Amino acid sequence: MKKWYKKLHWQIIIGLVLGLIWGLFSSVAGLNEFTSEYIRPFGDIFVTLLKLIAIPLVLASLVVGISNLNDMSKLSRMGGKTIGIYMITTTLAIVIGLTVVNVMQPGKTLPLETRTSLMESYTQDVGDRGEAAQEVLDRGNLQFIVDIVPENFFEAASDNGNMLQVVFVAILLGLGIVNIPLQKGEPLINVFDSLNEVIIKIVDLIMKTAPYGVFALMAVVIVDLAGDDLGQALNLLSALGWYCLAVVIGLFLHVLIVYSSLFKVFSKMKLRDFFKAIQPAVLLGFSTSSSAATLPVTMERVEKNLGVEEEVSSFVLPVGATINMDGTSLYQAVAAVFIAQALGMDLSIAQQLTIVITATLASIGAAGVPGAGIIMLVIVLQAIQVPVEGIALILGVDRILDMIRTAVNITGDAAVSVAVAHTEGKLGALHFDEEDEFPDDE
Ligand code: DAS
Repeated sequence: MKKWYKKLHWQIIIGLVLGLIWGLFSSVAGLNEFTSEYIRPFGDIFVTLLKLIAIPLVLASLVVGISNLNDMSKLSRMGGKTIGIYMITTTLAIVIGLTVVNVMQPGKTLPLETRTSLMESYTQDVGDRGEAAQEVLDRGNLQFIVDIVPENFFEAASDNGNMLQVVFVAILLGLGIVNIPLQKGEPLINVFDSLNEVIIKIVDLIMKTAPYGVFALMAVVIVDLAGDDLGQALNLLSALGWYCLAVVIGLFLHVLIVYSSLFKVFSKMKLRDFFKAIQPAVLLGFSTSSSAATLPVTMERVEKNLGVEEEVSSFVLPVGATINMDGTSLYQAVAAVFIAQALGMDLSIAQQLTIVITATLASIGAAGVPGAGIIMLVIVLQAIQVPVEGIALILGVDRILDMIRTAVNITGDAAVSVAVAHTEGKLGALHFDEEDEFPDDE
């Protein structure tokens, strides 16, 4: 019988827990310098490795996927279905977020005088986060569509944050291949085919370092949080605690209600089996706070364990990693209302409906990288005339929430890939690797 601790997902969980323990110990024992100097690099290396492999994987798998599509109608049908389901789940996420934050009213747990002084104080600049926020305001609302078209192929490969450029280039290449005689295109398809196999093997190798990378990432998150002006965080702690609870409850309800309903309509897959199949990807999304970096593992798990054929996963997942962020859109709805409440502002129904539209746009425009969601939150706050400086209020706890919402983003992408594959007749049987079995399953 294989020892449970030899299984990858348990090793990742152990890495997470040990990282948490080290982070807390390091903050108490004054070892933050040491942790930042000698442990943070290993987390950075791990995330960089995943980002390194994400672009060639998306390119290879998407080109192979599209060149296997014998007719263009299938691509447009699958594209329409994918975008349609993505928009529905994103809208549902925002509605759930708005319901929870209006029922719990976390911002109103702050004393009135605190809320008034916060409103007054949020006229100062919030530092470089303010500049980044201003940058977002200066862009047009449809800038994210313009950004899809790269100026050259190599630009697409260089900007990990804009996976849509890679998807765009891969679709162009795939379309080029399907529109020339087969014997002319075959050599290129074979190149991308073997590149695909090689890259998936590289992902396996990178994943063997996951427990160590995750340990470093978790330790640094705790050190950074405690390293903030803890005194400032303490006097907002209870309101922030309620705010975090509202986000987590919203995300939990979204996963439970929306994704299990999605499986009731498509595929009849059990939620427990679904999560068992994609758990390393969810854990990785939690640890790295990056859908883009986690994409290689999400694709491998969806294909190998959920039975989604590559033709579907190679399109649905890269697109989802960038434009489908249910976790982010729900979080933005909760954060926008929390900030308004904390500044003593009551939002009208019209303003809350504006949140539905702008949080959808903001989550589409958010790149699959750490912290993207809070920058794009600016669009939502500006649309409902809430001071953008209020972002400073929630900065201290954003990284923890980013981890959780990214895990939900990845879960949503995988769930939709199952639904689309089912409707395309491209959903095979579930398959669990030996290391995926829970100890009690043996
Ligand atoms: N970290 C982003 C992601 O990778 C989500 C966010 O910032 O909201 O999905």
